[in-house]
Amino acid sequence: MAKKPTKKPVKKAKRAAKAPKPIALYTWATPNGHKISIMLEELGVPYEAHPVDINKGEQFAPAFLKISPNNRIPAIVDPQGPGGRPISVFESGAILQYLGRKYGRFYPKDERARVQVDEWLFWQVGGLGPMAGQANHFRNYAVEDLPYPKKRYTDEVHRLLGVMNRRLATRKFLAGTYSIADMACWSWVLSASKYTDLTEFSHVAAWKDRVGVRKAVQRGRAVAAELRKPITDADRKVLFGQRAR
Ligand SMILES: N[C@@H](CCC(=O)N[C@@H](CS)C(=O)NCC(=O)O)C(=O)O
Repeated sequence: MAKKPTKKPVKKAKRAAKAPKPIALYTWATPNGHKISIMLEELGVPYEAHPVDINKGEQFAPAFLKISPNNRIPAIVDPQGPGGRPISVFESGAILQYLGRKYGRFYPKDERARVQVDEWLFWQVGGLGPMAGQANHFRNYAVEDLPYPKKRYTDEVHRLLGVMNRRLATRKFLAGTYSIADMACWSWVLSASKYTDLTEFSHVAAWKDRVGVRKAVQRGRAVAAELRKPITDADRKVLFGQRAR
């Protein structure tokens, strides 16, 4: 005989109905995408990864452009944004700061400590990321062999790694304690280590390993990794030579 329903399951059902919707992460398995999947894994909050195949042009889909008008990943939609209403955020630095503020982790409240995180976060989004991105482009993707830009961007990455090495000589993490600044830089250093010998930058090498052993970092880096394939000539047409539309 079926048991009379008790109040308990009803309460449970009500709670389940109120369970927060996961954050939607629009991403691709690239260093800029990794920053946010790493942060979400570190936070341990529910999220759903929505791969945006940038090789196939999905970053130009009108629905995606509504949340990321720069046609770049990553972007997030948080259904429980400020005031309990949804919010979308694009630009990896802005997303990291938003998540850091929202959950009060990896982004200190103390102004002096926060300034240090911001300095190294902006150093990454305005320096290491773009320079390493260009180095990568001219080393691995340009059809022609162009020694000048190859050397220019490889040298600039080398200079930036020197700056980072000096910073890390006296502290374990860029802003002292592990923060969104480290999450922003890690995947880019990993990429640079493929063409720069890190034995010259021993503090950076030790930091790279220190961050890389974190389980959340490994899980974040694995997000959508299986979807990324070597680029084809058709992909090149989508990715390179973009002009205003
Ligand atoms: N400043 C942006 C850069 C993002 C970015 O460059 N994303 C690349 C992947 S790593 C992208 O979406 N590329 C698509 C394209 O080139 O059309 C950020 O930090 O979020």
